[in-house]
Amino acid sequence: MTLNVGVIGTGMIGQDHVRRLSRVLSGVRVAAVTDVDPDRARGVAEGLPDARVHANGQDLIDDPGVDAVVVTSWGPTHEEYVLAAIAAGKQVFCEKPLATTRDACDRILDAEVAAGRRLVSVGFMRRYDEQYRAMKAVVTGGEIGDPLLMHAAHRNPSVPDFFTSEMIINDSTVHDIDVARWMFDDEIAAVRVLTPRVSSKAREGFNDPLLVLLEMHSGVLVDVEASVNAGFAYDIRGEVVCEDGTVELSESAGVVTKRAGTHSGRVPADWRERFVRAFDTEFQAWIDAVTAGGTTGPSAWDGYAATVACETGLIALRSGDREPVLLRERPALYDKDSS
Ligand code: NAD
Ligand code: ISE
Repeated sequence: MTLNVGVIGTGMIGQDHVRRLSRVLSGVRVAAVTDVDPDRARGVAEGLPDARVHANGQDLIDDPGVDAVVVTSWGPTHEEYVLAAIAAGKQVFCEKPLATTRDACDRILDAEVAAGRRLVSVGFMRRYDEQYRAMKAVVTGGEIGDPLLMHAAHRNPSVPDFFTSEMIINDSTVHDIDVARWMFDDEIAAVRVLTPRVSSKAREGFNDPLLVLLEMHSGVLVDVEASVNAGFAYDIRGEVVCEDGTVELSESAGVVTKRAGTHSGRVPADWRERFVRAFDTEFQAWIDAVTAGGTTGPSAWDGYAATVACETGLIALRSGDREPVLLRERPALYDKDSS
């Protein structure tokens, strides 16, 4: 059976996902696309066999030839399309963030709970990265004792001019927030944000880098160095410190070159290169689960918890204080973690 997917938003990641859905993965085809920029949607559809171009996201969701929906439009538009997919009873894969505010995430949780089954999966692809998975296996296996700390770095080479200090938290650190919750199977109790010396490459008034401190309920502390003008490459780092040892992500280059007294390896150019296999694995798992009549992956609860932690991070950025993360009670629908 082939799953017919409709993609809302054919920008950078939308096009990358269309490529993997149409050329890399199995059991799926892109049946329809839409974008507020109709020329962009048409251009993407031209490269696909028999894909329909819809005028808007609602028309695509209503298309009887679309079995499931992928949302890759701008963050503030996610709520509308995720709610519409739930109302139509269609499975929806939503790129991060699930939605940009706590209230919007609340509305999505309420709608999914009312539907009585999981229909939403959120694109936190790091959970599918081989290195992060191996790290979690060591941490949960207990072979190096209980975890105490995690050090993480999320370094982007550069960002467009519209990027702000707030987006370092909402757009970038949101991944590290999800990793912390998943790695330690725990919620975040509080957030603090420190502002180191500002990079001379950052625009006027832009705090870059940031040091984000996440305090888990267990007491584990996670420090995230988040920077978006690192220049040299896209560099993702992580190390968990446990009572009897440490475990860290290795360099992602497949080979090391030794030459003239040095050794070197490639650092990825961007998230597409660093996480290419994670995205593939994430989507194949979702396609297989949806075809079998269910879903898998990070849930709407995971999306909600990450957005609330980000909102709290923005408060902490302004206050300079430790700010508690206050979550609603988790609905029973999310008791069983299916990721
Ligand atoms: P982008 O600006 O390149 O593309 C977004 C597209 O959505 C644009 O083509 C835009 O015209 C379209 N769009 C905007 N509003 C729309 C609407 N109401 N209906 C239909 N189309 C609409 O942005 P991007 O970098 O591709 O990011 C898109 C989403 O993917 C964001 O939520 C972003 O956070 C997420 N993202 C995730 C990762 C990841 O690593 N998981 C990486 C990049 C982006
Ligand atoms: C981008 O939107 C992503 O999600 C990438 O994974 C992240 O590394 C980058 O900082 C974001 O801008």
